[in-house]
Amino acid sequence: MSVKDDRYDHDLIEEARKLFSGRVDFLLSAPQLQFLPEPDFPEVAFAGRSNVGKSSLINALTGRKAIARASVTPGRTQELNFFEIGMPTQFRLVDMPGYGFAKAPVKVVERWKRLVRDYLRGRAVLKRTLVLVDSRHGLKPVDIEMMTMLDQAAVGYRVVLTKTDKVKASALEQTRDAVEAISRKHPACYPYLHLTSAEKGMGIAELRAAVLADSRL
Ligand SMILES: Nc1nc2c(ncn2[C@@H]2O[C@H](COP(=O)(O)OP(=O)(O)OP(=O)(O)O)[C@@H](O)[C@H]2O)c(=O)[nH]1
Ligand SMILES: [Mg+2]
Repeated sequence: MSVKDDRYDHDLIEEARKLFSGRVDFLLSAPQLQFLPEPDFPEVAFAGRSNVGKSSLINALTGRKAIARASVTPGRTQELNFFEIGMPTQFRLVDMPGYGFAKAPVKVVERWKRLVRDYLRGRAVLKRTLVLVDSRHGLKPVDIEMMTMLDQAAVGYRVVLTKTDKVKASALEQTRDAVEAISRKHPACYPYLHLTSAEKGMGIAELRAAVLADSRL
């Protein structure tokens, strides 16, 4: 594989640990594109089906219990939420509404979908998107749709398996292989898969390093 795998760069892991345990601020919540902050800093966005664990992963990465609002109720995050990392600010994390949430009113789903899509396609400072996938479910058609949209927009992304604490090792291995096989067919997808648990901390230090590397692309 020709792409450098930055997950196991120990200096970068340590640098990222220090940075994420320092200053982290909620900046703003944008319900529409016109409310986006000025594109002054690099951004890394978190996408994925509703309830997959986007907000929880941001909390785990930043070591804050509830800087991003997480909930058992799908559809918790309804706007683009921006968090600034570092003092002075080095980059931003963007928590987004989930997709594929069947129970929300059609109009609301359409509005979220358009907001997320327009942001992902049009944001010049967006360095990488993380596409989160639930370890229990693997890739669903809506995930493939999102990945294809990112391929077409030439927005690079990483696939991150979430909630690995909820599945047995053997099942996790199968899901990982299946997701990796499909990921390889997507041109804008980073070739290495991240296995994480926001609950148990698995893969969090490595993902911090990856996000830091992405912010410097
Ligand atoms: N066991 C376990 N539960 C998790 C993990 N990550 C998230 N959860 C749970 O999954 C549920 C949804 O988490 P959120 O972080 O709110 O998910 P989200 O993707 O932000 O959801 P929306 O904002 O609705 O799109 C919550 O009950 C979390 O506690 C994990 O790593 N392990
Ligand atoms: Mg959320």
